[in-house]
Amino acid sequence: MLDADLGRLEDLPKEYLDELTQQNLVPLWPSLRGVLPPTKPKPLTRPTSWSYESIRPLLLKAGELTPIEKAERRVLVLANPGHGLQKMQASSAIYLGMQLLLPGEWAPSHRHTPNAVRMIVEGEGAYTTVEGEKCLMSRGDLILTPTGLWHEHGHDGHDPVIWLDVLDLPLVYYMEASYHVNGGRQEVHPGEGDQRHSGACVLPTPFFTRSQSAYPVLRYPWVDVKKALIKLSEDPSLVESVMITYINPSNGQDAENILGFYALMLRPGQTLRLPARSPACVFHVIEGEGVQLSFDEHVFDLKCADTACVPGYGATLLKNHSATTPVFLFMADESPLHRKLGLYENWG
Ligand code: GTQ
Repeated sequence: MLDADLGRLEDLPKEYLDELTQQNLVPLWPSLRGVLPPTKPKPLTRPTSWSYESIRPLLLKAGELTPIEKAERRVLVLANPGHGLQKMQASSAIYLGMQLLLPGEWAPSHRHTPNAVRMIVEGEGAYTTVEGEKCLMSRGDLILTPTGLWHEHGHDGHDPVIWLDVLDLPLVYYMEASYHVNGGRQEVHPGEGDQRHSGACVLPTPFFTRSQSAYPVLRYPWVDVKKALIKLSEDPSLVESVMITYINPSNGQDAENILGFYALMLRPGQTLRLPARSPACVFHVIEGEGVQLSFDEHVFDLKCADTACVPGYGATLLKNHSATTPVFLFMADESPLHRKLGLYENWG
């Protein structure tokens, strides 16, 4: 049946509609095509890119305008205009923010229901303490702060530190499950950062769904990830995508429950087509001269530290124009969520 074949709101008598409204009732048929569009979804998520060169001075300005005590988290949110900027959504489930911490500053301890990760973009000397584990932040490192874990950010270095926050906040907020609890400064366990690797053989126990052992690795150093990608790229059987998934070694599953995280290497001159799948996806350039990203009629030339997002149900083309230098991308998507809900599709 065509859209025009269904009855419209205007076709109904006003008195009838008023009576429905009074009883908290709504007729389905005028809205049926809206909630169940034909053939494929109509995502609000618009292909969008954010240039680091543009964000950086504005973020540093925020450092002058707003002291950390007045911000708690000094973040400029990368908002998708398709959702409306005030919604602070990159996609239906993904939130992106660029966070600044200045030398000596402290972003106090809290925990919240949304899961978060941080991809470090610039600067040395900052750290995130997660449940007493001090995770040092270096460029390209991925740091996890999964749901319910205490976390705070500190900075012992000399220059501004900036990182990209990726949260499943829009989804958790939509589910009316978003809240936070403030805490005092955490006591740091002896040693620095990497002890969680030693928990790799521990399986999460059902008694402690938020126990530390559920997330044995909290910091994924870029040096290790880059090494793994370069090793993969030397495998002649891997002609296409040189890509790794950040996983939780205790169960081999995705590092977090709702969003998936990946690193991708594009060889010099390589063009890669990512198939049309149901989840929305975020791209962030960790290293390299740049990459051209195409989605439908949208074409973005991403330089180092730039970020972009694309909706689901369309293919993405990535081109590394450099003949000599590889490009390394960080990616985040909604795959774990789609798989768990049984909504995951790959249209090729
Ligand atoms: O660093 O804990 O971008 O709680 C948004 C909410 C960062 C954080 C964000 C947060 C944080």
